[in-house]
Parts: sequence; C-alpha cells; structure tokens
Amino acid sequence: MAKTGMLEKLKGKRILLLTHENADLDSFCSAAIMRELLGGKKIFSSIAVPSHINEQALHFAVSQKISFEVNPSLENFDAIIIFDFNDFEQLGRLRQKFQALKKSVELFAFDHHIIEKRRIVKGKNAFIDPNCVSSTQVLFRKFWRQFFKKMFFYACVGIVEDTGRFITSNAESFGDFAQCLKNSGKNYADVLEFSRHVAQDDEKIAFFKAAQRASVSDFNGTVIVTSVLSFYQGSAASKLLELGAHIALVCGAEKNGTTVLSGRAETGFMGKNKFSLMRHLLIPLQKEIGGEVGGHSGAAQWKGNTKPEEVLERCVSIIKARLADARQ
Ligand SMILES: [Mn+2]
Repeated sequence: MAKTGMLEKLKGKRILLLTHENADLDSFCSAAIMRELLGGKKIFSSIAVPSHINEQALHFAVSQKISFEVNPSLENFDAIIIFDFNDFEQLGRLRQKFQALKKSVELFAFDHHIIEKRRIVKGKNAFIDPNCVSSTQVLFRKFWRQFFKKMFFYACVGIVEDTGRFITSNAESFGDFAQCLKNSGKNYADVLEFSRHVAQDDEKIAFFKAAQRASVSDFNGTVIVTSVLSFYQGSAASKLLELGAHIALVCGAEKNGTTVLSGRAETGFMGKNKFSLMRHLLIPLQKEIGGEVGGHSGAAQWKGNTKPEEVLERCVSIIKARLADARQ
C-alpha cells in the first residue's frame, strides 16, 4: 500500500477539489471522498465543478448534503486536486483560467483513464491506475485504511456507476466493491438508487434516431453498429450495445461544429478478443486524423474536425483490420 503522506503535506493549505466538466458520479464521489479524508485530518477543502454537473451527481450531492461550487475562481488556492480526469479538454470553460494558474499551485490528480500524452499532472502527484474501474476505486486502494463509513459508500457509488452496474468489471473491482459495501453500513439498493438513469424525453428520441439510422456490419460474428447523431452520442452508443452490438459507435457534429464520436464495446467481446476501444480503435484513429481522445477500454470518445461519416468509415476499417490481425 502506498504511503499516505500526501494528505499531511496539505495541512494549512487552501485546497480545491475539482471534478471534470459535466461532473458525473465517479468524479463527484471521488472529490467527496477526498474532502472527508482531509476533514479527518482537520484540513478544510472545497469541491467545485467547472460549469455543469450531471443529473445523477446532482441528486447525489443534494441527498448527501455535499455542497459544491460551480465555475470557481482558481486564484485563492495553494493546491488543486483533480478527479477522474487528467486532460485539459475536460476542464471545459475553466481551461484557460486553469492553464494560466497551473504553475503557481500544486496539482494532484486521481484518475483511472488510460494515460495520455498531454496530461495535466505527471510524476509523484499523479495517482493514475487504468486497472481500476473508477476513480473512487483508485482512492480506496490508496487510502482504505483511513476510510470510514461514508467514504466506503461513496466508493461503492463510483464503482457501480462507472462499471455500468458491473457490466464491465473484474475480480479486483468486485472484491473492492464487496469490501466497501460491507463497511459502508448501507445495502446494495442504496447504492443502486444513485446510478439509476432516467432518460429525458429528448434523450429517448435520440435513442430512436440512433436505432433508425443504425448501420450494422457483421464481421465474422462481430456485430459492429454505427450511427449518426449530433447529441447524446454516449448514451445512444450504450443503448445500441444493449440491443446486441459488440461494438457501437455513434458520431455526429455538435452545434459548435466539433465532431464527437462515442464508442462502447461489450465486455464479453473485449475479453475474448483482447480488444480495447482506446488502444485498438481511438488511438489508431487519432494517428490517422488527429483530434482528441479519452476513455477506457470499454467506453471512449474522440473529438475532432473530420466529417462524421468519414470518422465512422475509418473506425470500421480499423476495427476490421484489428480483428483480422487478432485471428492470425
Ligand atoms: Mn470515472
């Protein structure tokens, strides 16, 4: 187990705990865990989100009475700890403020995304473990000795959310989850309550559009489904996976002109084919057409300026080449 000296070093400092833009449960719960960890050492800190918090994370914050600030001023802090991201892209509107300041504050990151080249925090202050299913699991693994009830519960919520209620998981995350749940004083239903996702009407319509526009290719038993949608690409891709795709890719140009591609891959398929969306699709795609990428092996996103149809075409040929290679 790693040393926990980092918390003590923060004594007497003004600390900001920052989630990524469009804060989700994992990012928010991670910040909440850190606030408790520091609080346990009588170190005060505050939580902030760049400009938007998603519905589930907001519900969680309200019901747990965890206060947070939106669009914080960054000037008055000695240390900023970022959760569930390590890429400037994820700062949303705070990006410029943050870049201007980053040399004058001490930065830390807790994350479980695959490490990228342009990361914000490097070296000893970066606590990144791509083998963890959630950032709350990263925190659990490092600080579990100092956890108390609430933090175990927050860790559970992050794990359930980021695994899509254990659709993507592994023996370690089941083990860690079981340990967290046992110590949380809560039951599984309490955890599930927060990860329930109620689709908005426009989101439901987006699902139907994605299904209607879907193009399906069966490559030696691998079902690849692509579709074009200018919003809700991520949740639509998840829906297409539920309908039976092994890989679902939804791409579209958003209002600001940026093309966004969201991909999802089914766990059984990934295991059998040793396939990772980041490694075998998005990073090769980025090499071909540039853009920015982020995500995990089973859920990932690309952003850039290429036409959606071309992005999807390239994706399908990259996947087919990969699968053909894997067969040999
Ligand atoms: Mn996460």
